[in-house]
Formats: sequence, structure tokens, C-alpha cells
Amino acid sequence: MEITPDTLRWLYRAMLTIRMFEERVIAEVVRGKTFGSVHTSDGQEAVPAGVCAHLRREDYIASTHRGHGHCISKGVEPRVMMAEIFGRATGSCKGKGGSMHIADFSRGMLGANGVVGASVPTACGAALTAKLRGEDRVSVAFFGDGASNQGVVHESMNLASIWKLPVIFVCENNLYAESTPVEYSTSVASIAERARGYSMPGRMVDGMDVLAVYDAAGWAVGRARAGQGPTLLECRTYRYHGHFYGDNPSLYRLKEEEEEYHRRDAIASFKRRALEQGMLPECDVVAIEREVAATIEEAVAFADASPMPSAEELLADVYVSYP
Ligand SMILES: Cc1ncc(C[n+]2csc(CCOP(=O)(O)OP(=O)(O)O)c2C)c(N)n1
Ligand SMILES: [Mg+2]
Repeated sequence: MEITPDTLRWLYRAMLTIRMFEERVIAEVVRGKTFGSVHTSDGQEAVPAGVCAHLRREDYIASTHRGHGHCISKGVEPRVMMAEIFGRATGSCKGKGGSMHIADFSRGMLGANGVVGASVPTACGAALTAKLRGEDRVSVAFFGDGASNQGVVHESMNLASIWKLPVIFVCENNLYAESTPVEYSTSVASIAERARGYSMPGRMVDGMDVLAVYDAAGWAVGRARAGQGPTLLECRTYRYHGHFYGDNPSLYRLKEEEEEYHRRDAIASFKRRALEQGMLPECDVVAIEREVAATIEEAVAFADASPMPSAEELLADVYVSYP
């Protein structure tokens, strides 16, 4: 698939923003600045970046408990995300959601979600809405290998298939659901194979290679926009940290496996390839690195300077009032 220098710069900026955001969130958890549990996705950056590069602002995504990368790739501002994680009134959900519930409807980001598998029916609902209204919008469901075994995921895939919904199912197979290895919990060697049960195409992709993800997602999004229905992508990837901040993954993962994925790091290998093959000049790469570092600093300063929600706000947006 053809790729422009603008898109290459966008991919690098998106992946680096996710990485630096995650690393900073961990530092802020340690400093005691955050509320609620935090699940980081560093290591997995190539998947949301490669997929969302094909999306427009009005397209939809639905996310998981590990949602920072999805939000950033869909254009949610790091400053409103950081403020949300800091529990501040300026956060995307006015400080009442925290890391696991960041949503920004103005960017088509329908929500991170603590209910494993729930992103899948949510994305299908958005796709059904677009289809019934005749709108040119597609919808992406991000979900994990563990979520792929949830009943609602299968019901949703079946409906998406019979209704030919403009939806893309993106399974981020990071090889573990909490501490359970995928081979232990899952009936197939490749989750992409499950597409056949729902008469849709499925493809397994190297989720550490952003250009491979970009290529496969371009095909899947193109099918959705052309009215050809859903597609399942299984992206093999890896989270560098524990399941949540506080989990020690060395209790259930081999050091060799962790080292292997660090060697294949999506950001470092993309940068090496882009420079070696002359896809991007070094000055562009350096400029993006500076710009992203400044964005993250500004996000933390913004969050730190923002007020806590007032007590009067406690019940706002919690209950719908009926006449
Ligand atoms: C319906 C439901 N069941 C169980 C849980 C507890 N839980 C939270 S995350 C998780 C593992 C999810 O694994 P996976 O889908 O592979 O996503 P990953 O954490 O690897 O990104 C589980 C079992 C939950 N939050 N919701
Ligand atoms: Mg997983």
C-alpha cells in the first residue's frame, strides 16, 4: 500500500506520543498523582497507530481497559487524558472516569471500558447506526486475546456479518489475559481463524510492524467503507509492563520472551527502517521527538494546574433525568 511522508510522520508521532505518555503516566502513578487503576499499553503502539491512520474524525472506535493508545491515535488530546487520569475537572470525563474510562465523543472515541469484550458490541452498535442513517462512517472494535473468548464477542461478530456492518474487529493479541497465556485459554492457534465461522475475512498481522498493520488495516477499512462488511484482524503484539500498574509479569512470563519483543520494538524498528531506507529525513524524526516530549510536558502541567471537580458536580452525568 502506498504511503506518503505525511502518513509516515503521523505514524511515528502517534507511536511516540503513546510511548512517552505511558512512561509518564507510570512516573505519575509512582508520584501519587493519579486515581484508580492504570493499565498501560507500551509495546503495543503499532496497532492503534497503524489502524487509526486510516480513520477520519467522524469514524468511531471502542476501546478496552488498556485504552490510552487507542485514544491518542484517534485524536484525543493528551492533556485532557492526563487531566482525566489525575481526576481533574478538565479531564475528558470531568475527572470522574480515570484511565479506564476515557471517552471523547467529539473525536469518535466511544470509551475505554472495564468490561472485557464490551468494546465489540459497542462498535457494532455505532456501525449499525451509521449504516441505518446512510452515513459514510466506519467503526473499529479494539479488544484483547482474552476478550476474544467472551460470548458477546461472538454474538456481535455474527450480527455484523449478517447485517454487513462497516466494522473492523481488531484483536490485540498480546499473548496474555492477565496472567493466563493465550495457548491455555483459546481454542485456535490463530484468533484470525475465527473469522471463517462468521463468513468474513480474517488476517493475522505482525503487530510489532506498524507498516504491516497499516497495510492490513487499509484493506479492512476499505472493505467497510465499500459496504463489503466486517473484517477481523489479529495483531500479534506485547505489553512491556504488567497487566496493571502493580502487577509483576516476571511471575508468569519468560525473560527470553520479553527480551525478544523488546528487540523487535515497533518504534525503534520503524525509526531504523525509515532512516536507513530514506523514507524520512533525520531532521523530521528529531523534530517529532522534540514536539512529542513538549506535548507530554504540557499535558502534565495542564493536569497539575487543573482544579478537582467540585462536590456539586458529583452526580452530574451519572443519572439521566426523565421529565
Ligand atoms: C467481563 C469481565 N470479565 C473479567 C474481567 C477481569 N479482567 C480484567 S482485564 C482481564 C484480562 C483481559 O485480557 P485481554 O482481553 O487479553 O486484554 P489485555 O489485558 O491483554 O489487553 C480480565 C479477565 C473484566 N474486567 N470483565
Ligand atoms: Mg491480552
